[in-house]
Amino acid sequence: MAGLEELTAWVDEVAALTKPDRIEWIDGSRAQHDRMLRQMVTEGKLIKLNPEWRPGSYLARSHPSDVARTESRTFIASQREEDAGPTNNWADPTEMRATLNGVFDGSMRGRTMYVVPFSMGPVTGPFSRYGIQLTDSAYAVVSIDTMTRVGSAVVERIAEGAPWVRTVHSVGAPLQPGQQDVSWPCNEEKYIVHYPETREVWSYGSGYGGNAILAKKSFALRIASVLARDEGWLAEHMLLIRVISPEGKAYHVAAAFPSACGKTNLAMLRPTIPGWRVETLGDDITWIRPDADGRMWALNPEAGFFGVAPGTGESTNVAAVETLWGNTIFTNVALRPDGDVWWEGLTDTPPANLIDWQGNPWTPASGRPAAHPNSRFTVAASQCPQIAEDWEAPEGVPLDAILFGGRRATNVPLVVESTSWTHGVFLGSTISSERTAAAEGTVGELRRDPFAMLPFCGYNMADYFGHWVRVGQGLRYGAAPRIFQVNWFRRGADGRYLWPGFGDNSRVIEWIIRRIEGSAPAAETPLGRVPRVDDLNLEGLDVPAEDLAELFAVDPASWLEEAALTEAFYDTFGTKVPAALRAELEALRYRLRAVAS
Ligand code: OXD
Ligand code: MN
Repeated sequence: MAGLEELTAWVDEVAALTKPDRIEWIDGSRAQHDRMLRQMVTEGKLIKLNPEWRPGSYLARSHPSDVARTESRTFIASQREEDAGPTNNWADPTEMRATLNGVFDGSMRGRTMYVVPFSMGPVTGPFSRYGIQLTDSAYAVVSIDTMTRVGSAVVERIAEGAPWVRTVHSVGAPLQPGQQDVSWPCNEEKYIVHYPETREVWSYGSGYGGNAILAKKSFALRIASVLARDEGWLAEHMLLIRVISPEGKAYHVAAAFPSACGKTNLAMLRPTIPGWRVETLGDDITWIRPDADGRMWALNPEAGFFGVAPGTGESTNVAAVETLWGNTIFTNVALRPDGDVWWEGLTDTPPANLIDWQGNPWTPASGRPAAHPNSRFTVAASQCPQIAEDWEAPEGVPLDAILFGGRRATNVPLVVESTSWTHGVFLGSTISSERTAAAEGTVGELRRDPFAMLPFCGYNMADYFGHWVRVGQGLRYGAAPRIFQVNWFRRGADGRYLWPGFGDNSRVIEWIIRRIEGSAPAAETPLGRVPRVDDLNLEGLDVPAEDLAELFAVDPASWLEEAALTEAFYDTFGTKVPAALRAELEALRYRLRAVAS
């Protein structure tokens, strides 16, 4: 069947199942977007903010039970259970299809089913991928419109025969004739289901973020990671920046951090060291491909930011605050009496009176947060004051370095350079954060988040490690991005953070760039290469010498304990972890024992 017929047949098939009252195709025009926003205000689904403070901006309040991604209800329905692996919830695809046929039957009654054609990456880009989301949520439509490139141009590409991914989303709240709608329809029962073999996503019951904007975590990470495995590239949970040195040379750095480790802050870094500049290319997802010359190219497939509001403030991320000047949809933040918004961390002192994220009066004495901790902003990337001029370059940018970071109170130094691609992959596979802030020298319970992809890898994570190893083998010698591990969160014995973080992380970035240029020295440790204290640019920084030493301290006994935990983690995948990574672990132990004796 030709592309367009296939698409319309599928739309008809889903409509026959979900039984919406109307079907509306989204063309990506400003007029249609604005009409939908106005209608949502009329229906009480959005609150229009005061245009004097926040032009073109709106506040949505979700149902109090629908405030985050629901990982326990997220499934990989691959034919074979071992292809989902132990870190995903697996579901038998035949059984799951039967279940979903039940819950989706009539789920859009009384509502409009929107057909949203979207492109990940610029529509005509050589690495771009297309998808269609069918959804009965207007909130999802306006969000996808900001987060991706939506419009008829995508339908034209599909008509020409371009491949596309099918995604279906219903809030699971059909309306009886005459029934009044609620401001945030959703269902207690939720399913976010991925069929990797047929490249499909079916999401039911939630209207929130990653559960509803299927282009993002579901497509651009879970399904794309499967496409990437099959086609020899990488779909990663990484920010992407351009770093410009005082000499005017540009370098591109991608970085993976688990949620709540300052990813958006690094994506919009304002260096504290003179002469250095950072331009933003992406804040959450990076697709990385080797070219015919064995060099890696990186592309942010998204067009907007869906960022966590709390903690985003003038002192922590001024670029993000400036990005949000207008044309922003806020979800679950607090409302000020003057019709603007507020969240914890936006300003040091909260306003005297607010309406909290659930619509109740709030004062600083209320004893509860005014904004939900996972409250969000949805805004076009083009509004970021430091977005790179060429951020939409269809082929992406050549990649020079990859950073892996977790939130580690102990053990992991401020920065470590890997000694090879495979060693770097080993570092990526060990990303973790302490569950509790353990004391220096002991390893607490580690929450593993390899490559920051634990909730987002669409196939067996051990096979994913193997894929990373193989991709590196195809790169030209000397052309592979250099891999580093970073940790902004190490604490001293008294629990204090040892490193100021934020803009001062540029000092670490400077060392990384100088390593790539070949001009900065490094010391060998059992973990990899680290700067000696004198190799870091510490001008104007007031960190005591003992703290700097502690930031790079390697305690072999504690590291041998950590190696045992890494082995236990690898063992959860049975025999699937690549031999090359097991060998890296043994080599690490060997080096640790050598310094311990
Ligand atoms: C996100 C996440 O929402 O990683 O980006 O949880
Ligand atoms: Mn993310």
